[in-house]
Amino acid sequence: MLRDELNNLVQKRSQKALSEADDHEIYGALLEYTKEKLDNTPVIQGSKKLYYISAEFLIGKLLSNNLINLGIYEEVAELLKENGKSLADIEEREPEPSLGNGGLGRLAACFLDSIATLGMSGDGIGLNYHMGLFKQVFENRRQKEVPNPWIEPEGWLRDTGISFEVPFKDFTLTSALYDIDVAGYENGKNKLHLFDVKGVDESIIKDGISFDKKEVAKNLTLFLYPDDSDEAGNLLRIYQQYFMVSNGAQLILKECEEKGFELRKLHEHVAIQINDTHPSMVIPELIRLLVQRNIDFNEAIEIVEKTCAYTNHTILAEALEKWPIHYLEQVAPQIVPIIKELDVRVRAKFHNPEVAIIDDKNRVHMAHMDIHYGYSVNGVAALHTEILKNSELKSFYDIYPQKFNNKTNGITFRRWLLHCNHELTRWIGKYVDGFQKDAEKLEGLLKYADDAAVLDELLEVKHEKKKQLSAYLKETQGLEINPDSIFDIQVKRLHEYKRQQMNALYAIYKYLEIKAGRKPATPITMIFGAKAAPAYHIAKDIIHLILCIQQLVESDPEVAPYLNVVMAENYNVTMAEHLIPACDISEQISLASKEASGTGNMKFMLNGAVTLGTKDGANVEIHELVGDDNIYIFGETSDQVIAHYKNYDYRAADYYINDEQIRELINFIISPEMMKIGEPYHLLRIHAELIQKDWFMTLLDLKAYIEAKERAYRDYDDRRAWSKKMLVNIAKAGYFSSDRTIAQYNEDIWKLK
Ligand code: 26V
Repeated sequence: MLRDELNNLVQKRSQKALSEADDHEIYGALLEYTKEKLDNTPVIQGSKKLYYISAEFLIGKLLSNNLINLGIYEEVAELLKENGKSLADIEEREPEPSLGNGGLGRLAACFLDSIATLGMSGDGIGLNYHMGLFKQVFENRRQKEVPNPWIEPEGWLRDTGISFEVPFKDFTLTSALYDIDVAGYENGKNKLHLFDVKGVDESIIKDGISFDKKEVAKNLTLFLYPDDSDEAGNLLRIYQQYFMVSNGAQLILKECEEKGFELRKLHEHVAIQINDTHPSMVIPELIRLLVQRNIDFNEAIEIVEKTCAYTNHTILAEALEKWPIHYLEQVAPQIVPIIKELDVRVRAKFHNPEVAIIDDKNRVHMAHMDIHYGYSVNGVAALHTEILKNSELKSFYDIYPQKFNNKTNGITFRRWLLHCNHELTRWIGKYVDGFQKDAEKLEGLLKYADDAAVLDELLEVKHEKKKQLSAYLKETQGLEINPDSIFDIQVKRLHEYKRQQMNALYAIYKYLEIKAGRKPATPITMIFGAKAAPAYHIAKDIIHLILCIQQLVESDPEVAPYLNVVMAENYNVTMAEHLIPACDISEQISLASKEASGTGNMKFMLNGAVTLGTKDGANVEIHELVGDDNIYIFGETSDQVIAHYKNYDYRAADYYINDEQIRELINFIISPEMMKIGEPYHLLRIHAELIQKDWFMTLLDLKAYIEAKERAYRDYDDRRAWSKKMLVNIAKAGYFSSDRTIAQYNEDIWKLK
């Protein structure tokens, strides 16, 4: 059946036999074929439905995942192979929708996969950005941002014909709703609803990713999160947020009305999950729309309180949104009196100004509104939730202990194992059954922890993935890496708290060690991948630093055989799918307390990498699961770090002055050899930053980091012992399936039937 259908479709579309068609033509046919299969997949039904509202859905390419979830991947791959084609090559042709910055957006995408896989009725609501997160190119060892369009005439988006009017202060915009089908693994489908503005104008983009931020009707959905370093950028963000939630709320009410539900009982039929504070305006907007539909104001508030739940994804102060009320007045004045009234009620009830919605500087604390007027507040890893309860949101926890709960993040194994690592999936399949649907079954691998033949196969799988990655990086980026070296990988957004700079200082350490004649037994390849926010100057300096070290190491014949430092360009989901399966050592080195969870850590573990990390986020839970022997943990605890901030007792300069080794590593940044390669202005700035400020305490853990990494590299050489660590990591990864996370959200928060 499938064979005939696909052969015919290729013939019809390109007048060629499958064996004669090019990858482009085959991609088109596969897209059409898959969409038709999705058309015939039933929509998941239920008496209560979840709406997951999020400014980001970092879905990545969809072809392979859809084929896997529809259960036709193997058959399609086989057919292509018979015709001399490779599905992997055809996938290269698909543009990646980069509709997210990092973890938060990718989590939303994993969640949609699990919600559908578990057969729950739940849709995503977001925006149809025409340009995903910028494409990163390196020029003179500096990051440059380039527009990243992904929408093609033929793609996964479907025009629904549905549109709503969204009223802004001086004008009204009409939306256009596009849907992407979300197929569960061997189950029905849900939808990702992406709202667009009719009339977005791509021609207003000038010079890189800059554009006129004032022409809202032309730019509202042009870019994911525009630069927020100036007022126009902030206003545009509020326009985007209000547009998203107003459309979302109108869609939710429309669906309820169509199903004949009584809006007074909204919470019996609907749960709304607010993904970080970007969608928080859904609360006043829903109240407004309910009142418009003749529901009394007090009752509208009660309905919304029982319907909305909030997830917190960070404790970084700069990321907790506080909008000046006059911004909101400029964008959507109709919700301002509602927010003010919500604040009045809070102030009447609680006398602590810390829990007010509007502060004395007239800024609206979006998270505070979510906590008071939602029924659930969750953190994304055990440690993170404890920090919310005991420090960051303590005054709220004191008022509403029953609202707080933890939902440790997870990842979809369909993408992060079945799709990205066929070899490992096959290997696992030889020893355990049913792990595709029940991730905890991976524990069955533990039986083989001392089986030399099984462990040798695992090493072979890893080596194969390392060879594949080497070939991929050579082909796509011209990078040469040695598959027989240790692959030590740090990929994630560039942020000081994630401490890529600490890893870069290790690279300097190793360079100097090798120069001094102390060579590692096995060569080391350090791989970085990270985008920096366009206006985040220190982050961009760190990229510059890494690219300079890359150049230094590469051009030194004494060092190059033993150490390779590479920064891959334009790290995105697709790149992650190539890097993660090939990794030996997974770098998770954030300053304790700052990484809410991390999800890359879970993906690496699942693919048999061993974590080198701090006691932060989900690393703590990984540590508990795999035990001391199968992870490298170092550095101060979150309690210690929080105390440093409280007591203002961390001074980077003290470490620099008092420790000769630290001083040597830092000073190397501005050594003649580095200054010759890089731009002195940027190297001097990062040098000064590390000594004078170092807000995220790089130097605090630097020595412990070097020690732990050296230990991990030494242990790597005992291949038998290392392969056992790999196996234990894979076996214990089941807990981090997003199927488990979603089951818990449902059990404790959504209660879908
Ligand atoms: C947002 C912003 C916005 C403006 C300025 C700087 C800044 C810095 C960080 C953020 C983070 C936004 C929230 C976020 O992405 N959190 C991530 O969520 C993941 C999924 O829960 C979690 O695994 C990561 O640890 C967490 O950082």
